[in-house]
Amino acid sequence: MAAIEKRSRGDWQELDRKHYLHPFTNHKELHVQRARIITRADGVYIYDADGHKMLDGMSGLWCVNAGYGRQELIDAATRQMQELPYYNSFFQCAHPPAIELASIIREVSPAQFNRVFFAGSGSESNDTIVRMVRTYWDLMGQPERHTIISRNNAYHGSTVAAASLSGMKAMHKQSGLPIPGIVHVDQPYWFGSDQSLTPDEFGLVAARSIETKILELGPEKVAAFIGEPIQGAGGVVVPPDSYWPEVQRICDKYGILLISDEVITGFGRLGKWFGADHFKTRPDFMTFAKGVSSGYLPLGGVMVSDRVADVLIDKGGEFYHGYTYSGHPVACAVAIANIKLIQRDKLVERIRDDIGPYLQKKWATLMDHPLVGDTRMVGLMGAFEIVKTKDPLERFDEKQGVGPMCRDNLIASGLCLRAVGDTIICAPPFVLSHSEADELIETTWKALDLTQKALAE
Ligand code: PXG
Repeated sequence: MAAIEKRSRGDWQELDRKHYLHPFTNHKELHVQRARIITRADGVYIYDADGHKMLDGMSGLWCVNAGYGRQELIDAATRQMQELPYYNSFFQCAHPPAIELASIIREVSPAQFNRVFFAGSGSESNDTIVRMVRTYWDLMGQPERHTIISRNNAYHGSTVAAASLSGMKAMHKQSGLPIPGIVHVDQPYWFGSDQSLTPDEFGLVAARSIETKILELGPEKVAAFIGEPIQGAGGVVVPPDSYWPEVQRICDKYGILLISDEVITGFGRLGKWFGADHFKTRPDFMTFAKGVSSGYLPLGGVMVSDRVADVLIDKGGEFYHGYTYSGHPVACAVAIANIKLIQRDKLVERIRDDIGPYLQKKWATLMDHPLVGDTRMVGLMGAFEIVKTKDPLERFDEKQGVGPMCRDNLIASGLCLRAVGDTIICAPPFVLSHSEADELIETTWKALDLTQKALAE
């Protein structure tokens, strides 16, 4: 028996409009346009209530890395629900799925990580880090070291602390954020700059804005720096090669903790297990979520390095923090099956050596389209920039909505990508085949042509 009764698209849209408040949504607009109702999925394809088939170039929301319909993940959930659907890890309890998952995650993480704290999402995980970072410095006898530096246009989540870490002005404006002790510096977005510097020069300048901020605040007040290896929601901002080594140097120089937010980049997306492996940073914390369970169940967490964990454990007493669903057994069982699947099918290596280079090469050819002013892709995480003219470089007025127009053309043509202003971003499932990659590129061309035609009219 189906768990949810069948209704027509119109009925779903009507019920949706009446009762469902969506995340990050302008409801007034939605009530006119109506929601796109997605009803099923298989492999790399999603289907809406009208049966319209779309290649999911965003892996859901950067998470369904193993693709849809993976029986081993479904079986793992079913078996765990039968055996132990829930128990907590509070009050000196634990259960096999959480313990096993913590030890498996350690195996695929950089060497400094031996401990994991589980949460239900990336946002919760970053809230956990804020508390751990400050507790760490308290225990180190430096309670004034509480300020965390983040970046403009970063996205670290939507809870109060995670939204404060995020560098999105519109979010901050709505609820009196950021909370005290969180400050922001420049992002390493070379294409968005005036391009008077080379990318490497620009990368150094962006990194040194962290040092300037440290000196302005006083190094003895700065607890940590947080960054996504590649900014995702901000528009797949790939930093110049010079950026991360300089950030690492600055963190080392002032003894500041480095937090690598791997919610999107973790578990293989860049062709390495973590973005820290790709950029050769040595973080003290890594945030993860999304890809750990391929999004089949909500799960997030924090990798805590020995530097921090040893202090928290040896000196900290009880850490007054945790979630009912920290280490949820069913989510953990699915994550174990997901990581085993990624290992068995060598999906990380596949991104590094096969489908990654294959799609990157084709993605770069989008530069030949008159509307495309830049392309970039690392592993299976990419973007292109829509421009009005290439030489001299001129962008559209964002109010014209050319990015969203292109996104709508993409969806109508059968490809789900996302628009961040006039930047179109792409993060397909790791199991994308060569022919599906060809389809992704052909559909993108088609949608760009439709957009160009509409602009000409
Ligand atoms: N850190 C990073 C780097 C993220 O990308 C979070 C933390 C928060 O995770 P949760 O699980 O609390 O959502 C994210 C989430 C988008 C989009 O539009 C991106 C995210 C979430 C929703 C939308 O690209 N990333």
